[in-house]
Amino acid sequence: RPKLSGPELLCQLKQMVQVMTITPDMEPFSGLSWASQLPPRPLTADVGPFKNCAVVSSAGSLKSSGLGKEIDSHDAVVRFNAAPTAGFEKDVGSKTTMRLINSQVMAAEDHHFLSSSLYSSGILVGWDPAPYSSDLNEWYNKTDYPIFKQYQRYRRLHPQQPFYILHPRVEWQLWERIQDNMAEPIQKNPPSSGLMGTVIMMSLCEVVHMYEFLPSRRKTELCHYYQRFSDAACTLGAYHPLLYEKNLVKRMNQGLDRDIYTYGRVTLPGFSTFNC
Ligand code: NCC
Repeated sequence: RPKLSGPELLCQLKQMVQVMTITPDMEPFSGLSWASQLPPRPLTADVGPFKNCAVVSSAGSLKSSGLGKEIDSHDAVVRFNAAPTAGFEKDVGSKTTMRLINSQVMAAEDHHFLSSSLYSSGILVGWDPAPYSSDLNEWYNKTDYPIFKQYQRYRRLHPQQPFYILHPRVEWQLWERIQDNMAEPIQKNPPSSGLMGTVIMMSLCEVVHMYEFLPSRRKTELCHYYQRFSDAACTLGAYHPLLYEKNLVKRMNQGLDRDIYTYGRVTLPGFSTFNC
C-alpha cells in the first residue's frame, strides 16, 4: 500500500472520522430516565466555530517552555484530564475552553472529579475506551470505568456546565485511520486523549496548533509538566498507540520542522478549510 501524503491523510481524517457526541435520542439512552441530563444537541452544533485553537498536551517538556502567552492568544484552548494551569501559567497559559477527560479521571477516587475545582470551568468532554466496534448498547453495559454513574452525579452538582460524552465510534474511526496508515499491526486500544482532542478541534477550528505532542528540544522523560514522575512510555505510549499517532501527526504537520524543535508546535488545518 502506498504511503499517503500529508494532504491525503488530512482528507482521510476529514472524510472518515466523524466527531459525534451522545445525545438523548440515541439508544439505549433514549429509554433511560437520566437521558435528559445529556446535552440535547451534539457538541459540533453548540460549540465554535473558532479561528485559532490550541491543543495543549500534558507532556513534561512543556516545563520551562514559556509558551503560556502564545497558548492563551488562541480563541479556544483544549487541555486534558487532570492537567492544571494554576501555578504553571507561564508555560501552559491559563485559558481553558474545553477539557477532554478519560473515564479513569471521572471515576477513580484519587482524582476527586466531583469536588475538584480543576474540572468546574470550561466545556467538559468525557470519553471511555469502548470495546472495538461495539454498538452503544454493548458499551453501555461494558464501560471501562463507571462513566455514566459519575456523569449523572456531576450533572446534578454542576447543572449549568456544558458536559458532553464522546461517541465511542470516534475512537475506533480514528484508530482505523492510524492502523490503515501503518505497515505493522498496532495495539487495539483507542488513541490517546491528545489525538482525540486534536480531531475534535479540527472539526471546530480553522487552524489548530498542538503543543508538545511532538516533542521539542525540551524532550524529557518527565511524564507530565505538573508531576514529578518520569516514564518514557508517557511520551512514546504503552496502552495507547501513541508512537503511531505521532508519526501520523508528523506527516500531516503544515508548519515548519523548526517550530516543532523550538516550540513543540504542530500546525494542522481545520476540516472546513480544505476540500477533498
Ligand atoms: O497523561 P495524559 O493521557 O493525561 O496526557 C494527555 C495527553 O497528552 C499527550 N502526552 C502526555 C504526556 C507525554 N509525556 N506526552 C504526550 O504526548 C498524550 O496525547 C495524552 O493523551 C490519556 O490519553 O487520557 C492519558 O491519561 C493518563 C491518565 O489516565 C490521566 O492523566 C489521569 O491521571 C494515562 N495514564 C495512566 O493511565 C497511568 C495515559 O496513559 C493517557
